[in-house]
Amino acid sequence: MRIDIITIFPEFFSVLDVSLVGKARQSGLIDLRVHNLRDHTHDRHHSVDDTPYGGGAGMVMKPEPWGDAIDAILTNVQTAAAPEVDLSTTDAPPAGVPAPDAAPLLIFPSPAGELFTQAMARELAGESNLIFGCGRYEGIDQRVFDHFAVTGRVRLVSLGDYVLNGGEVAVMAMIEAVGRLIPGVVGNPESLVEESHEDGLLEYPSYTKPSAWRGLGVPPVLLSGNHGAIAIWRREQQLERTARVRPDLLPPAN
Ligand code: 6GU
Repeated sequence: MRIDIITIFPEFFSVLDVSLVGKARQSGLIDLRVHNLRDHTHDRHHSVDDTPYGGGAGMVMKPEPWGDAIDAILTNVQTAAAPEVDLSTTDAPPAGVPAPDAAPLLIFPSPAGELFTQAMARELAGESNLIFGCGRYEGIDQRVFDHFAVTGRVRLVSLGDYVLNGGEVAVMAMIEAVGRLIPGVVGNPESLVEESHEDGLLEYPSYTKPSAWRGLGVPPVLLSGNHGAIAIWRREQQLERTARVRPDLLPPAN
């Protein structure tokens, strides 16, 4: 998967050199490129923001640097991927699977966007090109979204109902959530299925050795070797925990 990030703080993303995403980049599973929005300014002060039309507090990111930065990436992606068109295989791709030469998906982190979920992470993991645009200040001129939505695909995505100073941290969270779902990034794919949110419930509590620690034991069923009983207990724990902490995740009881 190719991932491009546009930001005024490229140094934020040095953390993506480490851990699983770092390994996936080294092995070539993820081709991640960070671009400085200020490289696409043309004034002496490299300004990326201006006062809002209609007044109000704060600054709005100007459309021109965004337009130029995104154009440059789109051109580069097209050249890099130079699709060899094979007219003998004109079948439509299966539903939900983007064609291998589908246009890049533009994602703008925004508290005004649709909620980022595990389901969306799975969807994004099936894309071949993601472009993340990190806004700062009060946001980006609306015309940037409107312009690229005409010829391409644009999504505004929020991590949750709180406000961050900019999209950078949100993009790192999304890349980590998406990256680990790309085949080959996580060593043992089985570890992906028994996690919170994969089946719509929170995960069950986990224990390891020692069996007694600071006066606390381990639920006896986990030491029983009875795999059927363990599976039932874990399911009960998932349901109990979800009902207690996140009742909104449970289907409505009729
Ligand atoms: Cl994606 N961006 C910003 N700036 N704030 C947020 C967010 C995103 N998600 C929650 N708060």
